[in-house]
Amino acid sequence: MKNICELLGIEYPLIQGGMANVATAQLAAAVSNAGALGLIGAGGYDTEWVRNEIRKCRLMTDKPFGVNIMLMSPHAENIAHMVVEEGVKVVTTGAGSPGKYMELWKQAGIIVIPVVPSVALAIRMERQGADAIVAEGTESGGHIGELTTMAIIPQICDAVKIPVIAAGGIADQRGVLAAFALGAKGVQVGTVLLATQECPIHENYKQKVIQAKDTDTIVTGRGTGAPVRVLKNRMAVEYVRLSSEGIGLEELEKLTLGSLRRAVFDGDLDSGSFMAGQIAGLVKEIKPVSEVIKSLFDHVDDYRKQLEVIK
Ligand code: TUI
Repeated sequence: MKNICELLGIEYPLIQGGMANVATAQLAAAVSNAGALGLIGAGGYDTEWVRNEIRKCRLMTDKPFGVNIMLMSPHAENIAHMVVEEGVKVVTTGAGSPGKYMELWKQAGIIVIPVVPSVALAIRMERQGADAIVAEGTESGGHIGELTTMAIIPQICDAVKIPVIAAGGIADQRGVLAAFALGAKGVQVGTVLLATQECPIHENYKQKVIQAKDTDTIVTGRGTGAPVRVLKNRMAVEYVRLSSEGIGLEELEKLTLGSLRRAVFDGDLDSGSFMAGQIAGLVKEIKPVSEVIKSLFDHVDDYRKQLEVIK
């Protein structure tokens, strides 16, 4: 079995999270230039926006990069076809099952890496031809599943033969090593990349991440079937309070409509959705992307050799 670096043509076994509204060509190119796999996050953007970012990214890096398709988007179907036209090499998916696009992508020679929150979905994805799986724990920011990284990684590793990439709660060397110890072959990180110089988000968002402590995230939308982890603020706390009082979905949606954009572009600390994972408390300074990625793997190879002995 090829390892993640050979599969993707990268130096560090790390994939950037496909963060909606955050993962632009600028961030993806910075991550790819640092030797990991950068991703353009399609989020809720339309097909032409994503196509344009792919073309921009090609001008900013000659290293491999991919596209993350958020399957709840009304543009997902169009984007799924566009990535084939554009000759994208790697596709990751989130917030749904990419089953109906799998054959199209495999025929086009695209490496497909679905992000999944459960063993059942991992098995289904492997059967449908996925090349690897990102197993994402509930510690992650944004749209999340129920299981923790600690519980989901070894269970998915035992259930599938394709390589498993761990996500959720990883922001330093210790997290990377823990992921390897649980059987993962690589990691995906998001939160730690929010606090980088190249990350194209409002300065208030970066400050909110580096000031966060362990208990500063909260999950909105648990009752609506789309739980989303964000940093606490007036809007998020009010959302959770109103939903526990049984307020209608329509009212709740009014509160969150456009809220991610208000966080990313306006830095609106009161009513923005500052998506971030539970590991935000560990992230203390804003650094260049290359420094973050390099430091995540400092001495990791030495420990990995010891892990081989333990297994
Ligand atoms: O997708 C993510 N994280 C995201 S997507 C996003 S944009 C958004 N904003 C507000 C509401 C909803 C989305 C922000 N963060 N992570 C990967 C992930 N995928 N987490 C959970 C899942 C998932 C859930 C259900 C994957 C597949 C799935 O399948 C259900 C089924 O069987 O169809």
